Amino acid sequence: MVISMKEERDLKGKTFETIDPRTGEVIARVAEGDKEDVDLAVRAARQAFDDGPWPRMTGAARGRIMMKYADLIEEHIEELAALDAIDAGKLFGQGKAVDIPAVANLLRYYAGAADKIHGEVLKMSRELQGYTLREPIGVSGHIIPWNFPSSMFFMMSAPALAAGCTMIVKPAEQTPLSALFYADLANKAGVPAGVLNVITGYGPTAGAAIASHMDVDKVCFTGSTEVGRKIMQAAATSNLKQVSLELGGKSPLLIFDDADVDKAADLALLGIGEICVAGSRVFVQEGIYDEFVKKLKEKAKNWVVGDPFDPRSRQGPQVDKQQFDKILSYIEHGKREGATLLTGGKPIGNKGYFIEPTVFTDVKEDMMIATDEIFGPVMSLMKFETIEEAINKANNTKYGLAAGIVTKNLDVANTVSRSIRAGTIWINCYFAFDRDCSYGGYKMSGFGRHLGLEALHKFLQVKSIFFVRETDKI
Ligand code: TXE
Repeated sequence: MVISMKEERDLKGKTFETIDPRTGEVIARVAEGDKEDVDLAVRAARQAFDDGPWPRMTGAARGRIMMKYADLIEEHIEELAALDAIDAGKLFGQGKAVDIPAVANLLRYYAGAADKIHGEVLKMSRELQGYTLREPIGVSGHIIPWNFPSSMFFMMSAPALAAGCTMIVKPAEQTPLSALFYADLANKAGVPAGVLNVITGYGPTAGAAIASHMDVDKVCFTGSTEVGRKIMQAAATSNLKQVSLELGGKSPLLIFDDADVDKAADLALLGIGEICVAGSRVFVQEGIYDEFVKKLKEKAKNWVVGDPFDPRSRQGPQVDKQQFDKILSYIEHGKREGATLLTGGKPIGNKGYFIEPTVFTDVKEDMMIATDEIFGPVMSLMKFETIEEAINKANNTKYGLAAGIVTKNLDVANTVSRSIRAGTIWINCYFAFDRDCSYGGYKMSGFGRHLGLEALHKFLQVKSIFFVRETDKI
């Protein structure tokens, strides 16, 4: 069952506004699902899992439906990229050329894996023999953030579909529109009733109801560390459902003396924004520090912030007023703490939630701008002398989502990448992803992995089957 906007309104009639961050104006009113709606959706998902065809059909048959789903998404790339542009401020060109095609290909990747889910035959003794099965975990709940509405929807749902799970998906209240479109396309692709249920609504009501539901077998969450903690608590005090969390970050980018300064400045700018893996702490070795600062300032001045539909824009608006205010208050805090504003620091225009790319120098490691996840276009620039110092500074954070290293020295790249406690390390690149390569957090950035076969295994559990041979003649 897919809960459509209309059906939800028929149930209760409550709605909430979704806002265009380019203007602050209302785009549409969307059904506000709450605990009762979650109960209904979970009931539908439970029935689809316990009695429906999805977990029982062959992996190949599930894969075929997922392939069709991917084709339908590709037929609607422009509409989907436009929905994420007006609802989340995502760059339309990027959505059309990269994000939405990647979502279709992610579905295809997991569609291809759906018929390759195997257990093992175990060699025990002549009398006792056994094998394992990998079975779908059951009903999974997916609580999605607003920063990548489409990518996150499928990073969490595509492996669950391939595994044979049924699911409840709650998009962020800031960005519900593309999720509703995806629900409709799932129906059209032939995903059976009850398998993919989308509930639009708020975190403390609909989201919390999913996390504490007694009939949800797993909850997958991407969002703030603070809410991640609540999800674990809710899982612990309800049915001990499995949990996977992808939380905040304060990722370091380390730029060594031998780096190409021009390229390094491009990478540094690429890595900031409403991105969980944002390289918001940039450490530059002292030999090239001054040159790097000059180059970065120049590039930041040419970095176009503007309407996501304008092909010249490199950065759109922040998602909503709350995030906009949060970022500006961090910038004020940075100034009060004594960091120097190299560039940016102000909102742009008097409409919508646009902020200049902002770079601070003279940052001390214990300043709030260097410790907290700001989740906006704000970078803290710091200096280091030795490799050891770079590693220590990089690891001086409660988070561990990602890190970047810019150097031509293979030895430095190897040593540093093995010494940093983070789930993803980029060498001479940043913000690079591949559907075959998993990513996720160390430390307080969470646990469990998105992408790759790791993510598929998150939605499977192993059953061991033993049998005793009745006769021992042969
Ligand atoms: O996140 P929330 P917010 C970080 C980033 C950002 C900060 C706050 O630093 O500035 O979090 O953003 C649902 N039970 N990240 O407030 O609240 C909510 O409806 C169950 C990093 O938007 O964590 C939404 O669907 N669910 C991050 C999702 O959780 C609840 C991406 C995320 O919202 C809930 C987003 C509750 N009690 C923010 N409360 C990343 N890792 O990429 C909220 N939700």
